[in-house]
Amino acid sequence: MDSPKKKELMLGNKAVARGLYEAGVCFISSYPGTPSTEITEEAAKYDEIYCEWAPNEKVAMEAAFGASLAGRRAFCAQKHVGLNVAADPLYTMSYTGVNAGLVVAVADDAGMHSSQNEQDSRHHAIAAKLPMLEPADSAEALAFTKKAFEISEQFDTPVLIKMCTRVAHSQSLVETGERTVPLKEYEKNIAKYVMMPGNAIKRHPIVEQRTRDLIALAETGDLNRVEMGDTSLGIITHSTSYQYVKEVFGDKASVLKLGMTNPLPEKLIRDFAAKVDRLVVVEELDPIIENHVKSLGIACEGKNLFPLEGEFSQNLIAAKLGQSVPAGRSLDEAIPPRPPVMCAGCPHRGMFYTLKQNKCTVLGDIGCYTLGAAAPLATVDSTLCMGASIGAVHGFNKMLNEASESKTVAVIGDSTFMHSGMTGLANVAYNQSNSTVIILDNSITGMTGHQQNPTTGYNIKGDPAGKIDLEALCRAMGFNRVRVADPYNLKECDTVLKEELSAAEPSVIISRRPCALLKYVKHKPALKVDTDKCVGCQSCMRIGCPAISIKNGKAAVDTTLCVGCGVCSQLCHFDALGSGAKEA
Ligand SMILES: Cc1ncc(C[n+]2csc(CCOP(=O)(O)OP(=O)(O)O)c2C)c(N)n1
Repeated sequence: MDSPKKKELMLGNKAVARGLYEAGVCFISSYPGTPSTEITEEAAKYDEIYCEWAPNEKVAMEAAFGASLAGRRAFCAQKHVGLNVAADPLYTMSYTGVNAGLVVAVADDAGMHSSQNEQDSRHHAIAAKLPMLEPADSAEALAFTKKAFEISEQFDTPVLIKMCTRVAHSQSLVETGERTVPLKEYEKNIAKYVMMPGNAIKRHPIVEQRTRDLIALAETGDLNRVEMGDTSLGIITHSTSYQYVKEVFGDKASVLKLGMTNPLPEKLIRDFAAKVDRLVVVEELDPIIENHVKSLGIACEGKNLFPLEGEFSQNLIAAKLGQSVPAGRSLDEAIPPRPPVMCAGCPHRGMFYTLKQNKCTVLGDIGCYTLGAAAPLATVDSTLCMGASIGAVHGFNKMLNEASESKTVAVIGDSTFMHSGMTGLANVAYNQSNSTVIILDNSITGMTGHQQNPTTGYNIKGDPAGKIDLEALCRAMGFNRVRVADPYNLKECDTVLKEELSAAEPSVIISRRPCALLKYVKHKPALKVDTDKCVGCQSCMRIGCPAISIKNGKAAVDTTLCVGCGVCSQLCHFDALGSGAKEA
């Protein structure tokens, strides 16, 4: 694509993509999730690499496995919770090993900038007995990605690369290189790839020996390195914490930087510990390195000083290790809080308003529509993980609503429905709870920045692709009642919802209107307030649109935000909001 040797400032995620290109990767299948999404988006810009969005992380992982089996270097990426979804194939891929190199990136979100929990993916590496590399900047993101493919083929194993928000989304200098494409032949090998008990039993000792071999690599390879400075303090650290430690201490402390965090070395740690007076482990989230050090019988500090929650910073490390903290305001003070809200013109808003008016209990899911939980709509009662809304509504309605008219519904986005909603819907159809499932079809994966999905009709490059027909799919699953409603039309939403809630069988409502931020969506002119008609009753404020406020006792529309969807005007009893209304 571009000339090979070049120095460039690169986002960590873009550097991983560059590493994939240079490593000769031929196949990438991923599911979006912050902060991992840009890896695949950037890789898709290389014509030499086949890239796709899979419906979910498990499918992506399995597709990458298939490509590796076929003899082509393969990759998939996901956020930390995505690795839970893909854990099933991953844990057994540890046993089969690979044919061509297979690398899996996982991006953790300490601080929960955009996640429902804060889990530490190193646990997966330990449990699946897989090597994990953790770059600390963009240069390492590129280098470790290439190295991961070498390790994968040398040790016959999938290799995990763990990113975190700060490494994924920070820029630093990288030097690019050339692309070489090592290809392998597919060879049938039932004993290696068919994991039924008789074969799997024989693979397990191979996995254990591989871990011992990888520990030898951890002791001597260049992934882990010692930077000796003042020996009164020795710090073992990794990933972004390494950058903070270096910024605070420079060479006023000695550092053991771990680039491979599973498996961990033993001798390297013993030797380092013996050279320093005080040993401290600095790691975000769980005390994994610390517990390993302690299991070697070496005294160290760690979580007695540092929190188990949230992201670290230079200031935190300085404060906890007795260094002076630079004066100035902290980030929280410097940046005014801006709670997330649905955008002006968001098509989800009309359906949530309808659900609120109908006093529904709403079991929610993950996407932009999770913001239906925010005031003033406050119309989401639970959110767990992708797909959980439909699973949960079934259980809820079986227990509480079976005898009466069910007012408990599930809401789920189009991408999330494809990801893991379909199996929940199969359960509703099969075990027949009288549930209404509302698919909020905004024709895109909105939350993570507009990725295509199997319902949109386009692929990752924006070219036409297969398109799943949601209505036909639901009918094929056995639903007789499948309705479509326009969420910009409150009356229509109300009628359809009331009819489906009172029906004596399970039903699906597809609330369909493309995301207002999609480039192809044509907006109407911003609404205007007729201040003679407006009585300041604030009915229009009940939908929580950021484009409406009250000024001098009357409604005011921010014309830079309003897309003219007209939902607010349907709430106005005085005909004061409209495109033709007199401007204030
Ligand atoms: C297992 C898992 N994978 C990925 C994510 C990241 N993520 C959150 S919501 C979402 C999809 C949202 O799209 P959609 O369901 O279409 O709703 P929209 O945001 O468009 O309203 C994704 C990919 C996640 N939270 N969990």
